[in-house]
Amino acid sequence: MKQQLENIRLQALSSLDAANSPAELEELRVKWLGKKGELTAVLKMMGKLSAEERPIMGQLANSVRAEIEEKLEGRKAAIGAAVLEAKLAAEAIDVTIPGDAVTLGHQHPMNMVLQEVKDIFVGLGYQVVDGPEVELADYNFTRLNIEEGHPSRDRSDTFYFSDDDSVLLRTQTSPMQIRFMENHKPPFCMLAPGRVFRKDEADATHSPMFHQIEGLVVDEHITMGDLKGALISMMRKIYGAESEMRFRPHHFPFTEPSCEMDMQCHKCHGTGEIDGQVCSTCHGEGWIELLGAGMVHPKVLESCGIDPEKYSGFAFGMGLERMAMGRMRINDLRLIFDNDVRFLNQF
Ligand code: 2U9
Repeated sequence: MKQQLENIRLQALSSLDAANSPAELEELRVKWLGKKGELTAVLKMMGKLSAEERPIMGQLANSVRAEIEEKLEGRKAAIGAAVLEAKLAAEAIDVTIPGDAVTLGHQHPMNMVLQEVKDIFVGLGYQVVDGPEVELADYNFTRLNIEEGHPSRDRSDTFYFSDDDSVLLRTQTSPMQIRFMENHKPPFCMLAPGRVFRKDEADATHSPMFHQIEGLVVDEHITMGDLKGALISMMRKIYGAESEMRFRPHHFPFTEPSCEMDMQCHKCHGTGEIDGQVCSTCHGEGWIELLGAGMVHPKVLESCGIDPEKYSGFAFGMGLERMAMGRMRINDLRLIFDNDVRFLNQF
């Protein structure tokens, strides 16, 4: 038995010396010290020894176990340190290598124009409101005096969600004004900017999604004079105090009377030509269209519970992309949506 214990000691120690990983160490611990291990097997035979031999062998077995355990702990520490060393070497980071510079973005040109227009109207006391892009046809058309059968209601022009054409992607921001009027009593001045959707093929001047800003003022005694004053003041803030404006009669179902507002072309000063050539900014017109507007139709006020005998109001609407294109000399609408940094970095 003494020889057996000596063999276990020698073999165990040399196998532990040869082990190179925590897994191998664990395997050897089970092999030599485990319940079904070599040392336990020898200890089980102790019963067969004489009373004198038993304590001597017991002592020897304990010292063999202690020696193996000590070796095991020593190897565990050494292998652990080696594994950590290898990991640190593999994951070494050279903190002196120069980093990748992060390029800073800036506001999108559309946001710049939106912010500018909002600032002007907030300065005039308007409140800015938000509303749903998925709308009811009732708010988008009917309550705005756009009757059944009107071309803008056509399935080829509007994105509908339901077979009965009652739910749609709003084609204008005007339903927000209807919602506002349902919940507010005059007087009020409000601005409704947002995305609108129409079934248009994308080209240099059309997009199935674009942005509008509309405004609405309702109070007693509001006249076309208030409309002209507010819009001329706003546009002069944007295009310069010297800008010349004009109003032309027009028709919209939701306003009566209705008009469009133009600005005299700042390039050709209204002549339509430069050095005998057709002016490329206004295409020879001498004027640039800015927005549509008008006095809110009495039927529209009535549909929102506002008495048209007591109150009147003006409303206006403009396309934000068109405005950004004019201001920033952008000649293709698609550039605004492409988000190519080479384009965006120019602003
Ligand atoms: C209510 C009553 C009246 C909003 C208005 C326009 C004229 C207009 C166009 C400009 C370019 C739309 O983006 S565009 O194609 N808009 O010309 N919008 S008056 O009138 C309203 C709105 C809401 C309750």
